[in-house]
Amino acid sequence: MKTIYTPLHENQDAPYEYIRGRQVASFEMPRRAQLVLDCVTSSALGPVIAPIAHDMAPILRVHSPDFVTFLSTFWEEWHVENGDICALPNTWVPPRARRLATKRPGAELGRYCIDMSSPILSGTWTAARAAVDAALTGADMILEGGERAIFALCRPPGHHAGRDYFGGYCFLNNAAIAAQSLRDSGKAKVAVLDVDYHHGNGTQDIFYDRDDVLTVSIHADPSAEYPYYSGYPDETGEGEGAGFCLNLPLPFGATYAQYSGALSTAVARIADFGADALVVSLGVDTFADDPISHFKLFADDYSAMGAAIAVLGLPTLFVMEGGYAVEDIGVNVVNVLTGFETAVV
Ligand code: FKS
Ligand code: ZN
Repeated sequence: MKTIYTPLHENQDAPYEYIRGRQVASFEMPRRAQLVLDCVTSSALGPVIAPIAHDMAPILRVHSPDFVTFLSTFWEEWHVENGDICALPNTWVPPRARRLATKRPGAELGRYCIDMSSPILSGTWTAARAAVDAALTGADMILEGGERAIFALCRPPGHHAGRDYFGGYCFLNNAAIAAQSLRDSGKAKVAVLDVDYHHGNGTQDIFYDRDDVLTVSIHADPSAEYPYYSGYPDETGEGEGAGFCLNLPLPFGATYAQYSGALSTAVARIADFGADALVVSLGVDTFADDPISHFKLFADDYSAMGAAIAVLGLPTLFVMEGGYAVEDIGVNVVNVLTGFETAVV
């Protein structure tokens, strides 16, 4: 399996985030992707390839023009007033007051940003674009037909970013942009399977009213965990998308014994949907030693996860999302990918 990687992700290097009112060192850091790359390189997975630069068109198929303009230009205006201090919101749009009538940076941040984990820095746009390029290059290789599976080693992650908002360390939704690109290039039905510990709220939201992209997410119960406001089982899609969204929340402490039951349900739904291609939002923050999560998966469980996904027999694009037990995430990611590759389908 080929891996798509570029060091441009290092341009997103957040100095801190806020958790429970305290400023703490950011859990999402460049070293995460560097260590995953090291494990890929020292494994027998396959070659590492640089992404090909894509234009803005595939991004604008998923994100709104005003949001993309904001993300791509915001640092310049912020920097004039605030220098090199990273940009975080301190004001949010109140319910029912949906108006953004001023370009004051504080107002724009509060409109587009959903939390205090995702500072915009001088290099944020460069890094976010590079992550999209990695995902799109992977999608292109799937479309060319020669590859059964590709690993897009994206960073920053993407699955919390919606059509017109960012947060949860995510700026552009790499997996959603890749899924849309697969649709636009001829795959009639695309499934997104999100195995990150956190609900993929952005991906769900982007495809919520559509029946051509099925979203399935296995994650920590949102009544107890970020992102709190979505990811419940009664969210099943709307309009033409009714029945094309599946949420499988699990309680804190879930082991692979519980996880594998949800994964079987997810895989069965994707098979029933009749997907022509699969995008996997691959977070390994389900790991027992993850510092911000509460599931209990171990290294071997990730091999089983990869094998369970391989049963679908679909062209598959793995897109890197979360995982914060920095020394372990490389092994866990490579276990998913080799578990997938070595599975007998
Ligand atoms: C609540 C703190 C929440 C933000 C957690 C973001 C998780 C990000 C992720 C991604 F894949 F996007 F990176 N802090 N106690 O792992 O889902
Ligand atoms: Zn996560």
